[in-house]
Parts: sequence; structure tokens; C-alpha cells
Amino acid sequence: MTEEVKKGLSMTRRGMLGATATGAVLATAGVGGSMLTATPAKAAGKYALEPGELDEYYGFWSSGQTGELRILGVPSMRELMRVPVFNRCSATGWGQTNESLKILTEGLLPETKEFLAANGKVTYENGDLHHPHMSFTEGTYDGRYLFMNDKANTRVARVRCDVMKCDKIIEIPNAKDIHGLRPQKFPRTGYVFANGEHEAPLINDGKILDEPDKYVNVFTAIDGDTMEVAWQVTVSGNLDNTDCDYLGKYAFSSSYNSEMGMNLAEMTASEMDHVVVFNIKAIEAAIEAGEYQELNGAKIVDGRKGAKGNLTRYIPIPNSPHGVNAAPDKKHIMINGKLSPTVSVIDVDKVDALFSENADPRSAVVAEPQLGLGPLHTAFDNKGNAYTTLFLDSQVVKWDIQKAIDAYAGKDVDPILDKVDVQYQPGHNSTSMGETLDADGKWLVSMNKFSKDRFLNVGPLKPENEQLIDISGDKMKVVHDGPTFAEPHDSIIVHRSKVSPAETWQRNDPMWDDARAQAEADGVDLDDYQDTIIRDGNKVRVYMSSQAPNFSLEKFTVKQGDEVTVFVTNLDDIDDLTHGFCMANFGIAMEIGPQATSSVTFIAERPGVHWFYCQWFCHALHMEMRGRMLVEPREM
Ligand code: K7E
Ligand code: CUA
Repeated sequence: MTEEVKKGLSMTRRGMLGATATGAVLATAGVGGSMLTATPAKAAGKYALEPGELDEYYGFWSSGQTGELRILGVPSMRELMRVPVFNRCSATGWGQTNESLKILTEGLLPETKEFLAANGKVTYENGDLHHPHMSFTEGTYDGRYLFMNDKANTRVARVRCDVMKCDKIIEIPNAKDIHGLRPQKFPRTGYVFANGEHEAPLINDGKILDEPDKYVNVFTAIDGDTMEVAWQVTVSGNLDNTDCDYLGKYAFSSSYNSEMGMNLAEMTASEMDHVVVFNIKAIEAAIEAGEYQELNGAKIVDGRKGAKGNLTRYIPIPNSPHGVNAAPDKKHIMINGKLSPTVSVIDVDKVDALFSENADPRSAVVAEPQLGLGPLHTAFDNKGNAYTTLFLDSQVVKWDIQKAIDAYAGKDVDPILDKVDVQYQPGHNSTSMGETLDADGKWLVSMNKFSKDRFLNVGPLKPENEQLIDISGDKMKVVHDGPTFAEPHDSIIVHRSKVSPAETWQRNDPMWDDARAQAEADGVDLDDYQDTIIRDGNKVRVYMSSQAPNFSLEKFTVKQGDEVTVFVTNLDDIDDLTHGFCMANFGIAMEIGPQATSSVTFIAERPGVHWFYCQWFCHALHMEMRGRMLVEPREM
């Protein structure tokens, strides 16, 4: 009997004995990913994995003003990877390699390129990534892409789940500062809906300045397959968060400033703000019929309050709503009150009448439970319960959706089932598979904005705290504190059966199409590797490969002032054999994954001997993995 089989057998036997065996089950289930179904439901409650055990879920995390995507394992809450997106990365060369610069620049608006050039830059160097969400097919994750917003510079990015790298970034025209973002759930993604948060003149060329009554806000639907803007809708009030139903009919965006106020007093003046309902089919029909204005390459329709037609409706919601969350019952959309202690529950089926019969918009609201102070976001289990963060109360409240509806209809029932303290001040929360039809009710993560005294003091800037909560029982139980650097805005918790990243790159990956085309033009075949140095005026292209523990070129010579492009192809084809290329004292470093090609361009303005080395530990002789760039001085 092989060890493998023995382990499998003992796993099965012990698995039946109860909770003590969950460790063994998880460990075995992880091997090769072939026994995913062996992971038992009773694993909920066990969050501390033994060394070598794998998590049951991927957590995809935003990082707010850090600008990257993070991958955690849930329930262990171990950070597994950082995926640079809107930021720059010293380790991988994101923001420096030609491959990443293409992605970071090609989707910028022409006016932005000009503006950046005037400031000596080619792209934005910061980002504010709030909302990462995976693509859907038929209401559940399909493991193709992750989409995410950049509030700081009005962009939307896509990460490929096969390699966990960003492959597209677009800047959204006409809108200002993309905040809420959600992919279409049904029939598939499809659209990625993106809220412009801050209002401004639609043509923002300086002719209109301090005239807020002329500002508008813009909602955008992006085609997630092509990463192009499909259409836009102008709206009244600003747009905060967004979500869409499971039927493919409507998207919903909250507005905390229906007043279009410019200061805090004005923004919070009225008792009621609103949620904007976007009628997807009607908008598509208007675009089809040519009833749009074209501006900066985007087709815009008018969905402002009082606009004719059936494109939008405005449902009044108590003061300054924030999070928008679609329940996995396919029927209810939660609008979180923020300044109001309530969550307003919209029945999607009742939304039809707002459009077909011009029914009172409030008739779509079927519950509005008082939950506590500062409700921001709501997550769901598979038992009809909702979990709402209470920012001011520093709690998560668990409540029964049906009971809330009954109470609103006049029944004497209390929808609140449980409250748990979190440390401190939660913003988003997310449950395992909770934003899909496969919500499973095992885990909830509360992303708390403050950690205060929870960790060793590291100075005035503190980490934030994301807490893991076991929701498998009647009572919620906080089981883990996790400090994180700025800022765990939002996350999704995805069962590992939904995602299957590659172990190595494919040699013909589109990521280096440009490098491949250049190589071909230079007579270099990237698949049948030969070292080649091409001189093309003052441009020098150096093609080399890496194979532990060597670069194929031990040295190359250029002239001072040459524009040098180094292409490195990593010929190692086993998993976890990444090399690096760091050109010392040139500020150049990049990652080259197994079977990948990476390239970087710089001006060799420093004469003399310069070492390049592999900065990614790859072999016992990793230190020896180095070579020289000899730069001949101009005068000689
Ligand atoms: Cu999703 Cu913080 Cu941008 Cu709520 S937002 S907390
Ligand atoms: Cu190659 Cu270190």
C-alpha cells in the first residue's frame, strides 16, 4: 500500500469520527486538488491550519490606497500573494517592464497621456483599489477574471485568474473617480458596472467651474470581455456603491449626496437620498436606437431625475446610503443606511412596476429593519440570513431577511438574531461565496478600519484589522484577528474549486506579444532560444534566457547613451522557478516566471562595468546567477 493510499484510507475512517479529523481531511484534500469534495462542512470552526494544510477558500482582497490586489487563504487568513495593479512593485517590476507599462498606458485617455507627459510621467503611479469582484456565469464565480476599480484615477482593471496578473486597465471617460464596481451576475459577465463617485461638468474643460447645479454624475457599463466602455448613463446625485440582480435586469447604485451638495452640511441636508435603478434592457434599446450622445468615445444616455423614458428610476432611501448587496435568494437588494440605522430591502420583482406602471418608487421597498448605528455593508449565508456591519456600533449584526419583511408588513417579530463586537469600526464584510448563488454560510470576514490596541504598537500609523468570524452556528464567533496594511476595503471569499491558476506560463502568452513581434522582426525565435544582440541606431536589443543558475549571456556591451532593451526568457519549466533580472544602479528589476518572457528598456547613461543579477532566489548557486553590462564611454 502506498503512503498516499494509506493516508487516503485513514482520512476516510477518521473523517467519520468527527471534528478532530478535519485536519487530516483538509491536508489530504489539498493534494493535487483532486479531492475537493472531501473537505467537510464541519471544517467551519477550524481556522488554524497545520503546516502544509491548504485553505478551502481563496480570498481576493483589495488594498485601498496601496493600489494592489491581495490573495489570502481563508480560513487561515494567511497572505498568499500580492498582485500589483494600480501601484508599482519593486519585486516584480510592475510599472517598469515593457509588458506592464503597455497595460498601464494603453487604456489611458489621450488628455491624460498629455497631462502626464507634461509632468514627466507615462502613467499614474498610485491607485485606490476598493472593490475586487470575480466574473460570473449563471450567478456564480467562473474563475475567469477579477475586476477592480481605482477611485484615485478613474480606472477599472482586470486580472486574469489563470496567471493572477493584471492584463487590462482602462481609464473611464466622462466619469469622475470610479468607486462602486460589480460584474453582471446573469447570464454572465458581461458587463462590469462602475460608479463615478464625484460629480463634475460633463464637458470638464474649465468653462464651467463653481456651478454645482451644472455638474452631473456618470454610471458606466464596461464590456468585461473587451474591456471597452459599452455605454454610460448620466444621473442626478453622486454614486457610491453598486450591485446588480441575479436576473440580468437591473443594476442599483446608492447615492449619499442626492442634494449635489459641495460641503458636508449640504451633502447630508435631506432626510432622504436615493438609490438609482438602471434598466439594462431599456438602456441597451436606447443605445441600439441611436438615442445617445457620443462623448470621448463613449455613448451616453440621459438618466437624470426627470429625464424622459424608462432608463432609470430613483428610489428614496434614508440619509446617505452606502453599500448595495444582492442577496442569493435572487430577489432582494440591500441598501445600507450609513447615517440611517436601517437597511432598506428592495424586492427586485416589485421594481418592474416602477418602469411599467410608473408605480411609487418606494413600493419596491419591502423591509427597512432598524439594525444599529452606521450600517455600511451586508453579506449573506445560505439560510436566509443577512450580516450587516455597524460602523459606529463596532458590531456585526445577523438578521433574518424574511422576519424583516414580516415586521415591515406589521407583524410583531424581531428580525435581529445576534450581534457580535468587532475591533474596531467595520466597513465591508464578506461571507464565503456570499455574493453568489453558492453562498455557503461558513465564514464571514469583517474588515475593520481601526485596530487601535489589538496589536503591538508600531507607531502612529497602525495596521487595520480584518477579523474572521465563524457563522456556521446560531451565534457568530470571532475566531481570528488579522492585521493588514492599508487598506482591506473589500474582499470576496471564493471556494478553491472555482479557481485553477496555472503552474507555469505558456510560452505564447499574449502578455508578451509585443516582445515576440519585436523578436521576430529581429530574426530571433523566442521558442528556439538563441542569445542575440541587435544594434539598431542607438537602440540595442539584448535577447537572453535564464535557466537556473545561469543567464545565457555572461556579458554584453553597449555604448553610453544607448537605449537598451533587455528581453529575458525563462527556460525553466518547473513550478516555482522564477528568476529575476536586476540591473544594479540602474533602478531596474523584474520578475521572469517559469516560461515567461519579460523585457525592460532603459538608457545606459552610466559608463563602466555594471552587474546584472537574479534577484529571485532560484538555486543553490543563485548568488552566482549574474552577468556584466559593459558600457563604453562616449568619448572613447
Ligand atoms: Cu466599498 Cu470603503 Cu469604497 Cu464601504 S467603500 S467601507
Ligand atoms: Cu535565478 Cu535567482
